[in-house]
Amino acid sequence: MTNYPVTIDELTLSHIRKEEQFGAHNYHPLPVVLNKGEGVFVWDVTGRKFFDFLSGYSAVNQGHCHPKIIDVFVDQARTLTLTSRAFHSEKFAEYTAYITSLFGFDKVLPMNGGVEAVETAIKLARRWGYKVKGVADGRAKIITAAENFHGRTLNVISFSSDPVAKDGFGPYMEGYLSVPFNDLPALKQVVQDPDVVAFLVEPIQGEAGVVVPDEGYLREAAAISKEANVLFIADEIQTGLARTGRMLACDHEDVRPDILILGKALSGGTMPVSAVLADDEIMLGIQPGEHGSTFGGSPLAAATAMAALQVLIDENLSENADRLGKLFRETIESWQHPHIAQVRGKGLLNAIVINHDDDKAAELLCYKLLENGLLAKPTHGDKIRFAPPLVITEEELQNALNIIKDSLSVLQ
Ligand code: IF1
Repeated sequence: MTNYPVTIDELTLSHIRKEEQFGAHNYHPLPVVLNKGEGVFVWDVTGRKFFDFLSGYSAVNQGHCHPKIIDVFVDQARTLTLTSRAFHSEKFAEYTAYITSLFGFDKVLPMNGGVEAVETAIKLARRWGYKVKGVADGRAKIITAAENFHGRTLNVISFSSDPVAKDGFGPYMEGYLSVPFNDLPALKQVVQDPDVVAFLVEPIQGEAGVVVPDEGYLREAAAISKEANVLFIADEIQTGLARTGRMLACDHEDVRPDILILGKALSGGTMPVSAVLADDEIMLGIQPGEHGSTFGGSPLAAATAMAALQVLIDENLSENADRLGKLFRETIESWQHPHIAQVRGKGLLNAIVINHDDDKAAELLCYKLLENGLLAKPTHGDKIRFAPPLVITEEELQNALNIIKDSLSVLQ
């Protein structure tokens, strides 16, 4: 195995050094400095063009700087960006009707980052547990799946099983039970606890390395939850909004969650916009003054989210993701490459599992991909996530697959 060297030009290095000195070191980025994005492509400060196969962690499903989204964003930004929810706004009223009709829920509670929406969903579930299920105050428990990723707040990392995300940030929040992902008997057993109010789960575990559960798992898990009078909460922040080949990953199994959490591509990658959708029995558990946020549901967020959602529909991005995702996986499987143990995913949320005795192999492959014009990042050591914007064409995908195939030569 040659230790693949990455030559970095001085201009790139100058930006990296500046960020290194003045920016927090909470990420370890690839050595590339971007300054332009359009569709499936991004450009760096030296003018090099790359396929973006991370899509801002699935926040840029509609492609970088989608003109229809940007036009609405800029127009609204020039008109009225923020009223706060202390007052009504025309755009927010319009947005509430639009998004609840699109996803089929009574109400929406708007937030900003994804983890804020996860926290909101947890508060709604606990409140429902106390007011409707009759759990004693302060005793609500929520089941989560091992290897989950739902965000970085202290409450949410309290139920993380990833020591890198969790260790050294205690003390942690109580009230969480863990079951193995994709394990129905374990879930069936734990939901029997009368204090359990909800099961919070990603339909596909993204950060864990695009772990797809068995066919029927989501449907059965939702049925088990219903049977036990436990809310089924789907965190579709990464899997939702056409990424897996349907508008929601839950749609593959016709599952209607009790609480739906959206984020990331809800704004087309322009600004943090997240949302929690639920019916009145759950949503009205929170009354005026009991929850909120400064920017949640702003006219800018509302207008942008409606444009971002409409692009998904108008451009049939679910269908495109479904069709090209299958082509992606079938092509890689056809290579029968000795260093690819598995390719897995749904729609255009995919990952390859690298099979190599060097634990740096995935990282080295990503450096080679960078050199060859494609940006992707390893997740959890031996997996590389491939998640391009859903607007990718078949020709662009074929070109990207050629880059991936050529780059595999770096793995002797
Ligand atoms: C990071 C990946 C991680 C998410 C799901 C909630 C959130 C996320 C299913 C929180 C956020 C981002 C966060 C970012 C890397 C990326 C990520 F899986 F997408 F790759 F970490 F797991 N639920 N995922 O995926 O949303 O508050 O970030 O808006 O923190 O490193 P957020």
